[in-house]
Amino acid sequence: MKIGVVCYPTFGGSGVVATELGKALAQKGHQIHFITYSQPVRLDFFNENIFYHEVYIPNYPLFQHAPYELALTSKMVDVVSNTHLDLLHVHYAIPHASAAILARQILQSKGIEIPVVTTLHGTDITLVGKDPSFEPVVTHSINMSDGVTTVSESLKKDTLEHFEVYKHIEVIQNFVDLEKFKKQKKDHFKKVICPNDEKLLVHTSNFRKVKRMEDVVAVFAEVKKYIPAKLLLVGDGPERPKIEQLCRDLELEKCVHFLGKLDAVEEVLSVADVFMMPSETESFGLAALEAMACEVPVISSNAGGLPELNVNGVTGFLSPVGDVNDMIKNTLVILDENNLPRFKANALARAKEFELSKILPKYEDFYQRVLQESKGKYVAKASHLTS
Ligand code: GMT
Repeated sequence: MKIGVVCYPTFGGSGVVATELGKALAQKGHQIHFITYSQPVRLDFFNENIFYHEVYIPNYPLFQHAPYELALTSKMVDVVSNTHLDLLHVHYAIPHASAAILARQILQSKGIEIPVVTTLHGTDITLVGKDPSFEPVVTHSINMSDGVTTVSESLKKDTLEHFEVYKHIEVIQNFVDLEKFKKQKKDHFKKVICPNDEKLLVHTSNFRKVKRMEDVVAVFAEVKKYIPAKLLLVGDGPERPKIEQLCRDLELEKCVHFLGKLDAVEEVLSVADVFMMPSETESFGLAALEAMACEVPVISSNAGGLPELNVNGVTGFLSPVGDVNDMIKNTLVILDENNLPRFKANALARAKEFELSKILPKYEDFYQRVLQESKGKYVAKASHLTS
């Protein structure tokens, strides 16, 4: 198949899923065309089946905000027409799904049919998408897509609850590449961070409010009173100055390290003892899955799709959003030497259920079904026009 992939190229989970999926499909022989405004961060190799088309957004004095969506639409039209794609797969509804629907309409006027698959990832539904400034466009784009997937049952439920969607939604959960995300021997790194054999707590995210990083710090500050521990915060984003100040106020500067954005996050996860994800909403929790693949148990909230991944009392613990006391109690249980090896082994065993090779065929199968259904639709339309 020749597939166009539209996504955010940054460190966000939707871009990671889109890029890893595209890379894996290319390795299976599909031709993949990434269409984004910069090279996706996880696009770390090219082969004969991977192509990258950059969206250029011309500026003009009248534009207060350059219309990215229109430049993206035109690029999709160009790529589909010239490379004869079979299907467009867009990740994150805003603005990718609406741009794809417009591109499909333009292409139809030129006699080119291209089915659009939209994958909803999380905040495009649970936060931004619900905003009245976007809701009608998101609803329309979902209903007009030829195929729609969500990354968890919980996100499917949220979509049906908050939007007037009549389209079938296929749930295809996030996946992890166990070749890349596996516990590596990084003893020297652990020794530098934890010279006195402290326990290591890790949080990775894009430092947005929804991640509730203040809860990460609050849990750590208390746990540290019982067990010598360090905290690594990986990533960057709008909450960072606030969280840095919080750490200064709590005099935690010496034991909390901000590592910024990292490519090789699996190296940090390899030396971690607990992964923290106390999010307000979380459609699936890809970062937690990547941690589990590196044998790291997870302390998370029970928001959204997290209970579909993190098994309470087995691979970690789930607490109500904001219940810091429960998270402290649970972290201490995991860090108990009598429990830690069991939680680590369970985390890895659970991660194996989401191995890339198990999820990839679900996308391929879904593409095939969408292509078949679309062909049927277009044949019906053509025969209607000629009768
Ligand atoms: O907030 C993020 O982590 C980024 C965000 C995105 O869309 O880029 O991630 C969402 O998509 C991931 C991949 O499908 C999911 O694993 C994350 O749970 C989801 N984030 C939220 O729902 C907050």
